[in-house]
Amino acid sequence: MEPPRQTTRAVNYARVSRLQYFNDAGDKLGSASDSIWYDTTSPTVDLADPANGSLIEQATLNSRGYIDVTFSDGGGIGLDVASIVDSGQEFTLSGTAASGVTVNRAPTLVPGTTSTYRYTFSGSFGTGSVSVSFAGGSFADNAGNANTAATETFSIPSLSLVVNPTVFPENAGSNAATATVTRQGPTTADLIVNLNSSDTNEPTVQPTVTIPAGQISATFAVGAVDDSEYSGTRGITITASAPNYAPGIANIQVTDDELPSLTASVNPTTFAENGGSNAATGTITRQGPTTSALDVNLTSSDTTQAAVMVPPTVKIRKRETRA
Ligand SMILES: [Ca+2]
Ligand SMILES: [Ca+2]
Ligand SMILES: [Ca+2]
Ligand SMILES: [Ca+2]
Repeated sequence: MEPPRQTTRAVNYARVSRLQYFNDAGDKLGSASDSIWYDTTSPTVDLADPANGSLIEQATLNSRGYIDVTFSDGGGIGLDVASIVDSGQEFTLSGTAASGVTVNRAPTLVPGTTSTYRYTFSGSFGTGSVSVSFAGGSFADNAGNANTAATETFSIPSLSLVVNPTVFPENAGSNAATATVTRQGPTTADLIVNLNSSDTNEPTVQPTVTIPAGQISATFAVGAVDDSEYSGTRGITITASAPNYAPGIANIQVTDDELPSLTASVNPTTFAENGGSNAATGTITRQGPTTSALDVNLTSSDTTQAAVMVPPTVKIRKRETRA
């Protein structure tokens, strides 16, 4: 008998060249020169999700909490499922990104698949490259062939963002600061990074910047937007993001070049000299911080005739803008 023809997959066969037949009493009944061919092909394993060599976003991976792995039996004799769902460990993780992760050793079959198994994990992945080392002999097929050791990898990429200086005045112009965005992860292709400023009134960054292939970082200008009103120092967050990448965030402060101001009004503005001590009401309004009370000094231009009298000071209370 010829060995089975295998045209769609590589299968190794070992040969037994001589068979002998015995009855229950041990008497030899005969022999044959036929051959038996049997499967000696080791089963294999591959990362399914995240796939070998792929990128996955840190938040996505940590929130779903599993890694899917596909097992294959090259000989077609079937996998020894018990050797996979056992309490033994089929793979270990290495790389600083995986240092906080513990993988459940007994996976469950992913619904709708024939041999993809889901390993849940506890803890959280950091960012960076993760190596998945499948241990030789950690599972087998139904012929008893064990797997051989193999290593695959996936990446949890990230962006970081540094702005220098982090504090600048609003009148510093269109190049008030320089930002550098740096990627951690593969550098084989251009990476378009989306930029966003938390202060929508001040479009101080361009919408995107490209990190060129082969490079890990790119720089761009952060522009200040001037106005003529006092609004104090504003905290602004700039975010750099790209699909599958953990975002980079920088916090900056834009200081004001205007000073806080006071305005005074009197109502009515015309009254008779015999109008008495409450002839009109004056209002002092402050533009600026209201975190503390403010004592305002009042003077009248008419100090000699004392035709108009005002109190020497008035207090604007904390958190109020007028008195
Ligand atoms: Ca197992
Ligand atoms: Ca096992
Ligand atoms: Ca200004
Ligand atoms: Ca201002």
